[in-house]
Amino acid sequence: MPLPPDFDPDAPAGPGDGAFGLPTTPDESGIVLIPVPFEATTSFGRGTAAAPRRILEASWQIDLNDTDTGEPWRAGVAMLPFDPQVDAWNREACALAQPIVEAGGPQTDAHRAARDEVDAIGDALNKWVHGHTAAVLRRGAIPGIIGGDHSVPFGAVQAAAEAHPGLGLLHIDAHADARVAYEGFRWSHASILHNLRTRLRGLGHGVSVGLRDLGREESRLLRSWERQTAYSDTELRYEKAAGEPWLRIAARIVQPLPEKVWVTVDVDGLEPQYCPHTGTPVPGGLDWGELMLLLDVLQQNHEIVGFDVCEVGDHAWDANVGARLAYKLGGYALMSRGR
Ligand SMILES: [Mn+2]
Repeated sequence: MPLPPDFDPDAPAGPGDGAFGLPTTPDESGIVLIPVPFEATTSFGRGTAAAPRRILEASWQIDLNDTDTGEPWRAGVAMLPFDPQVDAWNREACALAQPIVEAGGPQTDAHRAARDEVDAIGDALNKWVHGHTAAVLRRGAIPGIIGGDHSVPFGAVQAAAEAHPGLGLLHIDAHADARVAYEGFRWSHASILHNLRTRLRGLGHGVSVGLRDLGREESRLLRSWERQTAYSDTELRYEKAAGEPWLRIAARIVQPLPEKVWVTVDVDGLEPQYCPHTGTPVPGGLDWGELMLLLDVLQQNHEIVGFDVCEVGDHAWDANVGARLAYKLGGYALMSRGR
């Protein structure tokens, strides 16, 4: 038991405390949040690189006893220290990528050289994320990546798929993220699903939920991947309007997933009221309660081996939602193991 016997979950927390005000170290915690403040390829609204620090601050305000998942704090929840190397990679890659993003893609030899450097930094970042995630998994703990843009969980899903071949993927997003090297960048935030689907042998069935902003080629790719199911926002809306209960829809969504599942959440999959400062907000989307029920239905018959929360905006409200989401995802993951 990592917590001191006199630990009071109702006591106030503040600066200097660990994530959620808990005193446990990453080495002794059942849930380990890995902060990845990186957003080299964000193309519209910027600021998600600030989210991990914002979420850490917001976590101090959150009650540890959770109405949905019980008492995740008892397992210990901690965030890894911020690594200055990741901040340096982010600064360097953002400076290199910015002119290319503004030009809508690499137009000159200088752009192409800078693009190659951004790709190389992405390779290094993926290795960093992979290494930390693999270490958490080896300890038998649950890793939670805190982005950063939606490119950052690649190395984490890779590590989880190595540990659990055939790993399933529950993907919450407004976008399919099925683009091939969006604006020329191999590790673009708009390419995470494409990269996971085409570069990871160990990945099993995936289900995308909440899609409502996708290109024609992305739609074609989604249909072409045998081990990928996608639910558009439109079809979910019609099913609900026709009187289909969300619990039954949720059961159908998770049904094709294998036993072990990684949950990747781009917060723009939710209605924009929850994280209005996310990089590419889209009207429509999942309600908070619908997502919680979906995760609860998932944990009843599947094991959540890890998760990520990406694209949270640089704002106290968005961070409040992001911190709660990370805590509940950790809680559902713990519940999924206690079955
Ligand atoms: Mn995304």
